[in-house]
Amino acid sequence: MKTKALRLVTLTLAVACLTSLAFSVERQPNAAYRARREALAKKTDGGVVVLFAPVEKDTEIYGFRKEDNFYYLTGYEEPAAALLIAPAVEAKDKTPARPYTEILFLPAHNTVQEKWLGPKLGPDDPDAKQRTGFDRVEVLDKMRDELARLVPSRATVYSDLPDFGETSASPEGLDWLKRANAFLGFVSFKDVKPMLASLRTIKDSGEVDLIRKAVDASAAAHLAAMKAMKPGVNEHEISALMQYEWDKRGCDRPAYAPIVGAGFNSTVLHYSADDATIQNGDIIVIDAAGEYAMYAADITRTLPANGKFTARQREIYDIVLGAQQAAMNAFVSGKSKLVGRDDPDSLFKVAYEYINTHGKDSHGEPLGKYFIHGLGHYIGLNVHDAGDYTIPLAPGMTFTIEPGIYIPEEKLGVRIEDDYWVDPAGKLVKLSGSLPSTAEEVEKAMAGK
Ligand SMILES: [Mn+2]
Repeated sequence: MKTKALRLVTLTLAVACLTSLAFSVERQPNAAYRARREALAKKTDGGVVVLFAPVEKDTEIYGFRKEDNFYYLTGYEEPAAALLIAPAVEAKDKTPARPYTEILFLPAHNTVQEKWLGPKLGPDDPDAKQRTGFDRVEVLDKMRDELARLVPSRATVYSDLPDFGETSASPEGLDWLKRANAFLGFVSFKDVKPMLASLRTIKDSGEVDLIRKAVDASAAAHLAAMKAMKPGVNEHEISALMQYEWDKRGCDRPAYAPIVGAGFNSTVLHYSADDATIQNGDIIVIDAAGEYAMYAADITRTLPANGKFTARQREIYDIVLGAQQAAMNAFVSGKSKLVGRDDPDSLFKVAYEYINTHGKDSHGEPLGKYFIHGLGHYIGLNVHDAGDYTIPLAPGMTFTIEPGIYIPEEKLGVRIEDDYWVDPAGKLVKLSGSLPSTAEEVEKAMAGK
C-alpha cells in the first residue's frame, strides 16, 4: 500500500516538474565550477581525469544525493553523467599539441524512467551547454571514442578509485571503458581524490556564502531547541523540531545524523537513537545541523534540561568554553594547525592543555583524559570535508572548533562546537557567532529573554 501511494506521489511530482526543468538547488555560477576543472587539469601534469556520477535507481525512495567530488567539479545535480578533463599539452616528438579539453557526457533520454524519476537534461537538449557551462556536452555513448582519441599511449588516468571500503560510481564505468578499448596504450590509473582534497581545502567566496546559509539556518534551529527544551520532552521531539526549522530556511536535509543526548547519552559521542525522555537535572548535548545547497554546517550546544545549569554542570561547561576560547585566541593564520598532539602550532594541544589544567574529576584527577576526540575538522560539501590536514590553517579554509568533556560516571557530557572561516586578511571569523554560547547566554535564551 505504502509503496503504491509513494509511486503515485512520485509520478505526480514528475509530471508537475515537466514544466519547470531547472536546477533545484542554489548553484554557483558556471565559471566557479569551470575554474575548479581547470585547476584540477593543471595538477594532473598532462594526465586525464575521468569521473562518473552515481546512477539513480528506479526504486529510489530515499532521494538521490549528488556525489561531492563530481558536484564540486560540475555543479551538475542529475545522476549518471560522466566527466572528461584533459589539460592542454604542447606538441612533442610525434605527439601533436592538444588544447584544454572538457566534455560532460550525459545519458540519452529514457522517457519511461523519466516518468518515474522526473525529466532529465539530455545531451541533445539545445541549452545543455549553456546550462552546464561546459565547452562540450555529448551523449555518454561517445565517451569511448573521445577517450581513444584524446588519451596518449603513455598516460595517467585519474579517477575516483575506491579505498577503505568506500564505494564509487567510477570503477564500474572504467571497467566498461577498458572493455571497450577506450585506452589504447599503456595507461596507468591513479586516484584523483588526493588532488581534489587539496583543492577543496580552500573554499571560494561562493562556497563560503553557502556554508554561511547552512550555518544561519542551523543556528536558528538551535535557538528554537533552546526555547523548546524542558523536562518531559523526548530527545526525538527536539531533533524533529530542529530539522523542521532548518528545512524551513532552505536546507535540503540534515548534514549528518542529528545527536540529541540527555543525561548519560550526553557522554556518547555519536549517540543517534534520540529516543529518551529528558529528565529534570539532565544536561543535553545537541550536535545537529542542516545542509544547504550541498554545503554542511556543524554546530553543537549543550543545554540544562530545566533551563539552569547545576554548579557542577556549569563548572564543566565553562572549562569547555574556555578551551574553545583559548584555541581561538591562539589562532594565527598560516601557522596554526587543527590537529597534532605535540606540534607547538596545534590548536588541539592548546585546548587539551586548557582542559587538563582546569577542574578535576570526582577522584581528583585532571580532566584531559575526558577530551576524547579531535578539536575540529574541515566543513564543506561533506560535514567532515575532504582536505589537507598537514598544512596550516589559512585564508579560505572553513572548519569547526569543538572541544568537549565527557564524564560517564557523572552522566555529564559537554561539547561546544562552532563553525569558522579564515577571511582573506587571515582573520578568524566565527560564522555561528550569533548563537548563544556562554552559560549565561544559553540560560537567557532558554528563558526566552
Ligand atoms: Mn563536528
